[in-house]
Formats: sequence, structure tokens, C-alpha cells
Amino acid sequence: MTDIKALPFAFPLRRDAVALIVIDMQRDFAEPGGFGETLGNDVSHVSVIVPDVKRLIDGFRHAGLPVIHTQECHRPDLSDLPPAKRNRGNPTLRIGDQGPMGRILIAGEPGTAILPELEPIGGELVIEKPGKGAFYATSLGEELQNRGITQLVFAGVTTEVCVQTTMREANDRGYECLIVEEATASYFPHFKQAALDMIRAQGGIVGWTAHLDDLLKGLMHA
Ligand code: C5J
Repeated sequence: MTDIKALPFAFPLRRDAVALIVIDMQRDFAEPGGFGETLGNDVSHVSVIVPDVKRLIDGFRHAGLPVIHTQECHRPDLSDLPPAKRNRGNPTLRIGDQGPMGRILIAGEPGTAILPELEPIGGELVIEKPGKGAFYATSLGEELQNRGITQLVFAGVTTEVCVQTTMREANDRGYECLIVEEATASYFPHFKQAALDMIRAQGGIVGWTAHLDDLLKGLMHA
């Protein structure tokens, strides 16, 4: 066991039980013309964290620890897309519509892909998820159980939507969860800050927060 400097107190990282889960680092959220931008967001808030997410992924890979990736996406026939999700709000393009990077958030389309810099490598688990949380309507719970994973380190976007939703799902299922501050982003920096504050409040009611350098230092000794 290695203690990682974290808030609200040290995180007891166990190398036989931990995995990194990188949430939705997709072109549709990080590049102009994708889903994030159709909702009116400035995607540079997401693209700026790519180097730090890469450092975190490399740290896990070098330590020989598992890396899991998620992708928010839907079937081409939209059978897993509730009308309440498709019709919400007033985006310039809706999920399933043809955009400059293919159909928005549809499995297999160029815009739905994970950013090339952060591409999964052979053997890494990729979970396609139709919801904001990665446990809903996916095999993630089973896959983690099969691998004996009980601790999850979180990165990805957006902090207060898919990352926080998945972290809360995991926390309720008994996982110890830690989010890396520099490796997560929101289109709204004050939402990111609020989510981090909520997660670690009340004695870590959802989990822990840590800085990237402290986590990487801990991984070297794990
Ligand atoms: C959103 C996500 N924000 N990955 N998706 O719609 O957070």
C-alpha cells in the first residue's frame, strides 16, 4: 500500500486493486464542430488538459497498472437514445445529426473517437456508454469485478457531468475513488472547482482529490 498525498486525507493506493478510468476524452467534446461546441461551449477548456491526461495515462502504463477508457455514444439507429436526451435544449446539431466530424456522438463516427494523443492501446478496456454515468447500461461493473479492481482514479471530462456522475455511481458501489485535478476539465471552470469541493467535502463523501505530480510520485513507489 502506498499513501498518496490527497484531500481530505491521504489515499491508500493498492497496486493490486487500482485502475485509471479516463472519461470521454473524445473529439466530440474537445474539438470544434463536435457535440460540446454545438451546445455553445468553448472547447479549449477541454483540449488544454490533454498533455496532463497523457502524463497520467503514461504513469499508469509505465507502472503496469490498468487503464480504462469510456466513450459517450449511441447506436446508429438511436435505439439507446431517449428522446428526453436527444431533444433537450437548443443545440445547433443534435445527437445523431450529421456534423463536420460525422454523426454527432454515434459509435464508430470520427468525432466520437477518443483523441488520437490519448488513444487506447492493445488490451485496454474501452466502455461505450449511452448515459452520463459509465455504470448505467454497460458491462463496467462486471469488468471491474472480474479484474479485482476496488479503487478507481478518475480523469476526463466533464468534471461535473460524466466524471462526477460516474464517480458517484462508483462510490455507491463501494469503490474508493480519487480524481486528479489537472487531468479533468469543465467548460465552466467554476463548475470544476465546485465539483472538486463537493467530492472531497464532509470527509470525502464522494472520494478524494489529488494533484497529478503527487499521484505520479506515488505510482513510482506503488
Ligand atoms: C457531457 C460528458 N457533458 N462527457 N458529457 O454531456 O461530460
